[in-house]
Amino acid sequence: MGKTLVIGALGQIGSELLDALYELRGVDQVIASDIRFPSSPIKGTFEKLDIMDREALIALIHQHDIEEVYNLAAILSAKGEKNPLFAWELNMTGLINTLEAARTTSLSRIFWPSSIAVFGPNSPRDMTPQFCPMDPSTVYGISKLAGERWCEYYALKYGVDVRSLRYPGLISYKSLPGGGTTDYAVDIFHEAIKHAQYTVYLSADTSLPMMYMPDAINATLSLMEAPVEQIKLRSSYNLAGFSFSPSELVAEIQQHLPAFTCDYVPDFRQAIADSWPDSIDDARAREDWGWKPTFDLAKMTQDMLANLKVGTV
Ligand code: NAD
Ligand code: AKB
Repeated sequence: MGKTLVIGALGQIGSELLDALYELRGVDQVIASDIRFPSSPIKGTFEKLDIMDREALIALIHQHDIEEVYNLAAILSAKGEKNPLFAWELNMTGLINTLEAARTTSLSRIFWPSSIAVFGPNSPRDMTPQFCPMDPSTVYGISKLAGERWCEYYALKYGVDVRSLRYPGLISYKSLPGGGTTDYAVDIFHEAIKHAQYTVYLSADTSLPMMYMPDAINATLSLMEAPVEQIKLRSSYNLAGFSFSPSELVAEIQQHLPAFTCDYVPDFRQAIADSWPDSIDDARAREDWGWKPTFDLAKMTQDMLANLKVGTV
């Protein structure tokens, strides 16, 4: 097998996916790339790459005999609203460059993440199904929905083996999130440990679909390792972990840190959260390639606090 290239490898997902891929494929078989250099040394080979540069991407694929690409470079929902045209440009051009690279080289498999942001105010909010009305109201959601259509188009028209998941908000302790609406669910742990106080930018009862990073990495690798005949959706699979509101997360953290207090001061991210589902039906992922999450709110909270306390106190 050829090598694996991870684009956007220094972000919240990439930094954890890299370790899992080193384990699965071997450190020599994985090339990490990002538009910025790592702030500390990483185990394997690193190549600086701007995903907007299609020629540079294709040159890198030839240079390292790349067989599989994970393209994680994107602008997320909250940051995207600050500069919508740039978010559209990066999210779409980055995906098209990856799909074109697959069409024109010997690259055999692509992973590209979508998001629950593809849903909108007219999508059913509870147990949102795989197929339903989709009217995203953020530029990020619009780019993800358009991206899903491009993935299916390249799969059907050119036979590109592109695989995708609609990730919920991801919670992790190894690296910080990069500008999403669900970022509070990571920041709150750091602040609870450091200052015993946090102000959430959403209302107390805003429930959103979330997932702990080990489950997200497991889902990603399960999807990518599944035999091709099991991948029946080429747009993107719904994926669910568990759902909670800020007040439910605060109550769970208080089980471990009773002195922790929290305020709720909604900002522009409230409207984004209000347009998203509060739970997701991921039956197709379970049926097609055997997806099953392992973390719930209580188990995730315990693991986050245990790891952050070891790291920071
Ligand atoms: P992130 O912002 O933490 O990381 C993105 C990485 O891409 C960064 O390291 C950044 O330097 C890099 N990057 C930015 N512009 C680039 C460019 N032009 N060329 C190459 N690299 C560039 O994001 P993340 O949370 O790791 O998300 C990765 C993917 O997963 C994105 O597509 C995101 O939409 C999707 N996703 C994430 C979540 C989540 O909760 N983290 C949820 C749903 C979907
Ligand atoms: C965001 O909040 O933008 C991301 C996502 C759910 O896509 N975490």
